[in-house]
Amino acid sequence: MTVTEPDTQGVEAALLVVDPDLAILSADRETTVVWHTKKTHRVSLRTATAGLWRAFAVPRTVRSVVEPLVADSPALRERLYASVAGLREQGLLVPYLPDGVTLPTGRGGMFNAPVLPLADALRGNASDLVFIGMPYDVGVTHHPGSRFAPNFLRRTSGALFQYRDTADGPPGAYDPVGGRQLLAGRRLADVGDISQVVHTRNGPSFAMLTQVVSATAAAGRLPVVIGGDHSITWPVVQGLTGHHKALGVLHIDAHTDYAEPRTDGWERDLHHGNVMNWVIGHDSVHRVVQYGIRQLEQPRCSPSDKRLVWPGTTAATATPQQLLAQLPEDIAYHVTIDVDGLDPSALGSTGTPLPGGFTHRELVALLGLLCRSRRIAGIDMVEVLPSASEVDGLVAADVLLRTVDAATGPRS
Ligand SMILES: [Mn+2]
Repeated sequence: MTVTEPDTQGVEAALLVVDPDLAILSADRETTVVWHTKKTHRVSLRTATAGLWRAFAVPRTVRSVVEPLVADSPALRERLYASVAGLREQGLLVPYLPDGVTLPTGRGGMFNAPVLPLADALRGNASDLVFIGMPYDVGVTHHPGSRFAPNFLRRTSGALFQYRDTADGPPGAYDPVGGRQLLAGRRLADVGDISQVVHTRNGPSFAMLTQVVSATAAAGRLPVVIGGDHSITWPVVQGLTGHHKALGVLHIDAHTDYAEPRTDGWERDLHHGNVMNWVIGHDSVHRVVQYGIRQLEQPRCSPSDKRLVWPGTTAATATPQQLLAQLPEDIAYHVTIDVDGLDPSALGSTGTPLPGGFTHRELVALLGLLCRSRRIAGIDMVEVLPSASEVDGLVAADVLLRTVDAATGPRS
């Protein structure tokens, strides 16, 4: 028997994207109905095929989508390439032209970084770190509004630091307090927001975020996600664990976010008050260290041997040796910053503020130490609730700037 190799040479490298005129009309376990808004016709897909289709929500090469899924099975590889070809024939996937103008480009990203399509941001030496907006706040138990934080922080952060890339590389900015250049040589890109017309609770935008974080990590860039409420840390961690088989999580927060889930399915149950329970339950997460915890607990959180807690501001008075002794050096860490870890006098624009938190200086020092001393796989900042005052935006952006600088600078 002769086996004909499928002609995948050109196909594998093709850069495809979901036709921007398509919308998901309905989806259940078996069937996803897609609606072409311009041509007003409907296509029914098996939901598994729709998952493959949605992997192209951002421009991706066929190879980068298919190869991680095939697990050395030539039959599965052939079937997936055939599925992608079918999606192209049906017009559900269209070629993406890097020089086209289908996506917003230009400046105006975080710290005035260029806004690029993901495929461009991950190409060549376009970036060392990639900002990803996640304007999602369907997982809150109290005040919504953090969906507006990505654009709020893009706007306010430009007042703090204006990213530039010169012929000699990005100069960063001189910090007269620390006496050195921040972010010197580091290339910044912003890929805009993970978007759906309407974000549904724990819906398809989580899979998109996981894919974008995963693609960014696979390309060796640091993903920096701007939430959004704290439930978005779950898809971020899922995106990182594909590339880091052992992950630690460094968690800044006033709250443990450790409420007991009511069911065993995150799709139904995940919210910003139980997100760390889901994260700790992930097999690849070996350690979660929580800093700033001060919410009264009723009842007391059940212990986990993966979990360590520095209550209130105790981490600010601990020695570096005490803090680092808990963090094995052979694993990578995700840093998740809930801005309510800060005291409300430093930052009040958040959904569930609590007195007794870190000052700005304490938090910057803590994150600086942790991020300089360990390998950082990803960063997210969550629960910023934009207010009329831009001061809190500047405080949050400043914490992020210094954290990102420490995470991408020389290790000590
Ligand atoms: Mn939180």
